[in-house]
Amino acid sequence: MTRTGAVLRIPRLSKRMNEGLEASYDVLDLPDEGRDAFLAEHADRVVAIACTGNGLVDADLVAALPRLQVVVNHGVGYENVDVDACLAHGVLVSHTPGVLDDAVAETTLGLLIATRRRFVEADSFVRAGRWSQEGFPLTGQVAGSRVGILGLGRIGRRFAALVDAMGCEVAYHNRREVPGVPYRYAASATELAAGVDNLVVIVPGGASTAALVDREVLDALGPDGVLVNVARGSVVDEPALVAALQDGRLGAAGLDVFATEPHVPEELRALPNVVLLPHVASATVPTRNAMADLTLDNLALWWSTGRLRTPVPEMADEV
Ligand code: A2R
Repeated sequence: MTRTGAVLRIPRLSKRMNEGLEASYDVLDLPDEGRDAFLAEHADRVVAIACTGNGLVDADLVAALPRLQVVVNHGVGYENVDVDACLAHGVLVSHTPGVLDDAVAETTLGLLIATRRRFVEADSFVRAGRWSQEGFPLTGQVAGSRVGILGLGRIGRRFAALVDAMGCEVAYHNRREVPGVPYRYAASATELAAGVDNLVVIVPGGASTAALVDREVLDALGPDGVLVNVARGSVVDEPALVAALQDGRLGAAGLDVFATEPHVPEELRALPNVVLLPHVASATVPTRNAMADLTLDNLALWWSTGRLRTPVPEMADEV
C-alpha cells in the first residue's frame, strides 16, 4: 500500500523518535502558539500523529485534521488521546504495552523500599554529618509485609512477582477478579487498603480512575501505611493525600506522578515522609528505546499495511 501525507509530531518526543520519524516521513511539528494558523495551512496534509503522554490529542484536534487516520502514542497510558473521538472519526490508536513492565516494576519496588526504609532521609542524615553524633532511627521493612496492588495488570503482575519473592503477602483490587493468580482479591480499593501495610497504585489514568484513592482509602491504609503511586497523579486525590500526611493519618508516600506535572505542591515538598520522583518509572535507556521502537514499528506497519502492532484495547477489533 502506498500512502502519501505527513506525520504531525506533538513536541516533545525523544531523540530516537525524532530521528526515526525524520528518516522515513514528511514531518510537521504542532506549534504551541498559533495553532489555528498552522492548521489552516497544513491540516489537509496530516494522516498520522506521533505523540507521547503530554501531547494532547483532543476531539478538536481530531476534528481539525480531515485526513487523519492513525495516532501512535509513545507510552502505555493514553489518556492524553480522546479515543472516543478517534473511534468516531475512524482514526486508529496505538500504545506501547509490555515493553516497560520491568522498568516500572523495579521503580515501584525501589520507591516502596526507599519510602518504607527512609533512604532519602538517611542519605541527608549522612551528608549533614549527623552520623558521628547519633544513629539513624529504626524503620519499618518491606520484606514479609502485606502489599496491596491496585491494578494487577501487566505491570502489577511483574511487581507482584518481585514482592512475592521477598516473602510479602500480596493482595489486589481490579474491577474484575483475575482467574488463576495466587493473590487475595479485595472487592474495593478501601477493602484492599484496610488489609495491607503498603498500597501500590498501577491502574491507568483517565476519568474512570480519577480520585480512586480518596480520603476513605487513605484512612483505611492508616498511620502506619505507605502509599506508592506510579500510575497517574489523577488517580490519587492529591489534596486529601497532603492532608492525610500532614495530619499523621497516613504514614508515608512514594510518588512518581502528580496531579499537574511538573508542578509538585509546596506542601508535599515540605514533608519529610515522602519520596518524590519526576515521573521516571519507565525512564531507562533500554526501556525508552524499546518504547520508541515499538511506536515507530506501529507507524511503519500502519503505513505499509493499514494495521497496528499494538492497538489500544478499545480498537483491538478494528485492526
Ligand atoms: O479493572 P480491570 O479488571 O480492567 O483491571 C485493570 C485495572 N483497572 C482497575 N482496577 C480498579 N479500578 C479501576 N477503575 C480500574 N481500571 C483498570 O488496572 C488492570 O488489571 C490494570 C491495568 O493493567 P494493564 O491494562 O495491563 O496496564 P499496564 O500495562 O499494567 O499499565 C498500567 C498503568 C498505565 O496505564 C500507566 O498509567 C502506568 O501504569 O504506567
